Amino acid sequence: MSKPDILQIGPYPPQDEAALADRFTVHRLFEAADPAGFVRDHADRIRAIATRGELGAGRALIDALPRLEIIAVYGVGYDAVDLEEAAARGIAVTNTPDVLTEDVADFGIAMMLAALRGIVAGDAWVRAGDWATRGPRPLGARVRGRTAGILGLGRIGTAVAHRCAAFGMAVAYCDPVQGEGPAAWTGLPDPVALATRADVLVLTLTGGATTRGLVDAAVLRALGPSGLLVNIARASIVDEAALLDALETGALGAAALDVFEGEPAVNPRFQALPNVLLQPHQASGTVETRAAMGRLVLDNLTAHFEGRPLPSPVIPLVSGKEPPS
Ligand code: 8YV
Repeated sequence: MSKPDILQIGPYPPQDEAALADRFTVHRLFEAADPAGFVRDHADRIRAIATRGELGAGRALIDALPRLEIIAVYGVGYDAVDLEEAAARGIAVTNTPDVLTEDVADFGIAMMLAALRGIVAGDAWVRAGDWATRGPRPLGARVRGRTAGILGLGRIGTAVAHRCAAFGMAVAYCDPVQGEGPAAWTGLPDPVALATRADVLVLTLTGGATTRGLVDAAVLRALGPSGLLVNIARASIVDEAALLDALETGALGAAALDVFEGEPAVNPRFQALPNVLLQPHQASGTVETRAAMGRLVLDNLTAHFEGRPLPSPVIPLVSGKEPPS
């Protein structure tokens, strides 16, 4: 029997590429010199798209593929897929929730600790020989006793909140959709109220139209000159121009960012700032989690083509809760 044809939008780790190639005829869009021509040439054969959390399938691509049946996202975030168009065409969409929750939460905490305690700057200090010539580094900020504000209390937000509590932090949260946390955590009605209460604001919301620009100049002002913003979700949640202004003027103390508008390109204003920690969208990037994500993509595609129920279909939220990175 011939293997179903799938269009792969971005690269996967080698073992996942090999597993896909074993069961499907894979057309690798990211290697095409002329992507539009490549899609045109294969359009009448493609029955599935395999993509990534941050790289999507927009309306134009979906419309260009008349035989498309399923879009399998390698990531929990599905904001880059045009869900309305997929639904209108009866195209299934799957993602990879749960398997990445703990590693993404760990990474958010690692970024918070690194930013508050100056770990990356400390490493640079030792490497440059400054320790011997200039003495100790400026002191960091204590984690215990600070308040973590979790914006988005879905799976990842809840995992981050538990970790913050274990570090002796007070936990406050705001969830634009639903979601009540444990009684020990303080629920607040909106992002400004949350940022006013928080010392560290952690973004764990899904991206997309409903959360676009939610963290604006007013939220950043409320977080304030000693506040830290940690973004392990999507860049679109933050007004990036307002963030850069706030960091440059000191209206916001610091930011630890795993996601950027237009990534992998990064606005060079970030690179000039001393009060930011910059990461290349790697919160889910462990060998174990990426392998589990790859397996789930494969399981969803295989189930679809064998006519079995999908292991993890996307059930869209009214507005976002569980994120990405
Ligand atoms: C990426 C993510 O999918 O889960 C998400 O939504 O953004 C990430 O896990 C991952 O970087 C692979 O591209």
